[in-house]
Amino acid sequence: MDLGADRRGVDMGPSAIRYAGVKKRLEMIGYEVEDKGDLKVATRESESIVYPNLKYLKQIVDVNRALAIVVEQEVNKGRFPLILGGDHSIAIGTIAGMAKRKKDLGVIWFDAHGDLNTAETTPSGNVHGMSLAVSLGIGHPDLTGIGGLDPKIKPEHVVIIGARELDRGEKELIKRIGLKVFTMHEIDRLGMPRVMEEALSIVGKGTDGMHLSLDLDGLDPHDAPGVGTPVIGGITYRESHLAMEMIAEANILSSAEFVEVNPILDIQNKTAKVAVALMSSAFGDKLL
Ligand code: EXY
Ligand code: MN
Ligand code: MN
Ligand code: MN
Repeated sequence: MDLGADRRGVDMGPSAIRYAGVKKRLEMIGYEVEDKGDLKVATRESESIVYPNLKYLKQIVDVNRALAIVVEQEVNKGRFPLILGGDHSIAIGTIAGMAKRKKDLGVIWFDAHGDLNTAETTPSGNVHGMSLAVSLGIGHPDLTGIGGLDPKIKPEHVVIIGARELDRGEKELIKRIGLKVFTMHEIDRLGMPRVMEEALSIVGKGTDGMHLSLDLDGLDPHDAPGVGTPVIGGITYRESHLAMEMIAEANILSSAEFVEVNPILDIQNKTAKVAVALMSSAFGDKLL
């Protein structure tokens, strides 16, 4: 899916992550992995923009409706949905699917951005900058209504980690709903161990599972260059591994997605390889 980013290349993210050996890596740590293949999605060139502040709305609604159904089916089979992006608008479908079974889903949103814009506040019209707001029930009804009318997640169960580029409208929303955000300032001051302890205590309290929505642009572009909206001064490779290892230790993870890998912008598939390495840590792989 590249429509949410309005940028070619991120639709090839899943292929790049497969090429980086995700299946073999997870099988090596003992998981049985079934690749369900790619959802059918139109690419940018074949589509036109109807609403400039909600680009490719119809196509994004269609693919997220389909994704929500697949995620719900897999959870109903007792399987763990691991979604490969594609731009971050796909979180709308993943979380809508999970919310069918998880009424108090915790969410760690690992991202340089807030993804908390609406059609009224967006600076770009790109839906990948709105997906967390939509999951909280805030945004265009065609998007917030995917998988049912209620908000899919609640602010008290959500933390953002790594934010360093928030728009004015997003900052106002964060204050209004009291969302917990560990910006890079908190990570610098407190250190990742303390940030993760606090984050995990929030997303693990009063919840029935935890979703990890990991946007590779949460990492510093030096460690993850192949992303569509890089922001310097990000989370290091080692800090991200520690975050994943602490998530694995907490043993509350019920679904995950790794998004915004754009192989066209990458250097020798480095960002896809980083995504695979982080997945293995999140799924319990240990250094020793
Ligand atoms: N906040 C900016 C916007 O809404 O356009 C940039 C969003 C980037 C979104 C990427 C997926 O994290
Ligand atoms: Mn994002
Ligand atoms: Mn609750
Ligand atoms: Mn981002």
